[in-house]
Amino acid sequence: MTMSQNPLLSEAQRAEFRETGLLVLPGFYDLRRDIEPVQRGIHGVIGQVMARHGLPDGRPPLDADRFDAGYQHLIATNRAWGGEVYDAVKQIPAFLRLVAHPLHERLMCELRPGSLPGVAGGGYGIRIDNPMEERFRAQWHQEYPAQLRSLDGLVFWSPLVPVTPELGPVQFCPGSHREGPLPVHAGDTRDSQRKGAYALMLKDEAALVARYPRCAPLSNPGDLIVVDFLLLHASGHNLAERSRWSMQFRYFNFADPTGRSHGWKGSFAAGVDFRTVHPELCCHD
Ligand SMILES: O=C(O)CCC(=O)C(=O)O
Ligand SMILES: [Fe+2]
Repeated sequence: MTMSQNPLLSEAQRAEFRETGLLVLPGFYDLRRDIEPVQRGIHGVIGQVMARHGLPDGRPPLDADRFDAGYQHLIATNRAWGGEVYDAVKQIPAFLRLVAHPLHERLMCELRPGSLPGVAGGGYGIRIDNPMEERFRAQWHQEYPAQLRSLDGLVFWSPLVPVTPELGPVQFCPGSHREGPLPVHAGDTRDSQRKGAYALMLKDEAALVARYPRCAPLSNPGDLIVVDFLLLHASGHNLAERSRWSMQFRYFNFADPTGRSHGWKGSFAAGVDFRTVHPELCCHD
């Protein structure tokens, strides 16, 4: 990055992020160049999964607003086929090009002056939050235990569909990043289907969340929501008729002392149980 580039953010935006741990940047990406190729790729992958299972492709021609046509029918026929789509779409070249978008590095350098940005391996993907589905809904959490790599990381969250209140926008507790890393329970006994990072439960979750205001910003394709690795956030409830498609890119800081001391280890997605890295953050009661 050269110093002659205009900053992406104003001082007011940097201050807002320091205060709240959250920043909404409408129209951050170029829709035509960055977002539509991902939507087109997803449309193609859905078609291939349909073909793989002998479903006739009766979909209308691709329309950016309905790139996921056929997906609800696919998962209603067999939910596991939705899992195939979920795993496959991470391998769309246009998506992988976005993971390392030069603007992500610039944002990281502006929000974390002096940082040395890294892309969190296993920390990027496309969420598909299906209507009325509970199993993969993220409960209140901080990103750090789920990702590790470094304490001062950023989640870049960007929707592929217009996020209405019915689609269950992600909820945040602005200011809660100031708590620092919070202790968690090893497993969620409320729901044994939850695995890995989904099973982590914050200690005293309800009391903690009640101390903060809550917001759930609406967003559109092309918008970016930047989230501090320590900010409390949770999935909303999708009460709509279509899935909530959204992209996540996660960046960490090689120069962060905590990350450096454990060697920028990844968490569950890297086959590591974070409790072995941070036993002091685990409670056993
Ligand atoms: O999109 C969601 O529902 C949850 C997002 C989330 O937890 C994240 O991006 O880190
Ligand atoms: Fe998260």
